[in-house]
Amino acid sequence: MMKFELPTLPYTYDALEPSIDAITVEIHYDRHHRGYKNKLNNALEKYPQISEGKTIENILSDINSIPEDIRLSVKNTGGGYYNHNLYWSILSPNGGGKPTGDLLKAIEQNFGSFNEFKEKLTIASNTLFGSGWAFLVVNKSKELEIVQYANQNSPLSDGKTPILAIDVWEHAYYLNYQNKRADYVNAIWNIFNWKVIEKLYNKAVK
Ligand code: MN3
Repeated sequence: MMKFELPTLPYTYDALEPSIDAITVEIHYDRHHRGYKNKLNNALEKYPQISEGKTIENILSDINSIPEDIRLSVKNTGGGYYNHNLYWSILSPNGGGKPTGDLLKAIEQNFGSFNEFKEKLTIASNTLFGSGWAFLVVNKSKELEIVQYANQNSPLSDGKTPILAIDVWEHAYYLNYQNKRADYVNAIWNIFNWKVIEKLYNKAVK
């Protein structure tokens, strides 16, 4: 059976400071993310053929084809694995600022301006009740949308391709920010890797 692997973190644990502290990154990546990966592989063990030649994107996009007895587990752990793959990949110690090119144009077209987009995504992150994620996605009409998902549910299962993810589970910020989720969400704008997000956008609208 093919096993899913933990992607290498593209920077050191302390690289995202002061936006996200080193201990939070280490625990979040090495325990939470690795835990989802391990539990996903365990869940798939019963049906080794399911993951053969498939990416996690393939699996989440067609979640209803997963046998019912492991579907919820694959949805939770596979979603957790995939969402964190995306999250770490779109952050960078040299991030921040604004996107350029087609993504910036699409943002301005959909949301009015980059600042209005920033405000809407910030509100979506701050108002999500409980644990979950705010995403910028490309929907089936190839348009940008801001969406909120509870737990580890994935927009891929609704035919939407996420290109930016903000983890608002408490484990993503609590050690440094305690209950102040809004401060963490404000700080994350300083570490978005717009080059990577632009690439994901260009691929999704193709
Ligand atoms: Mn998390």
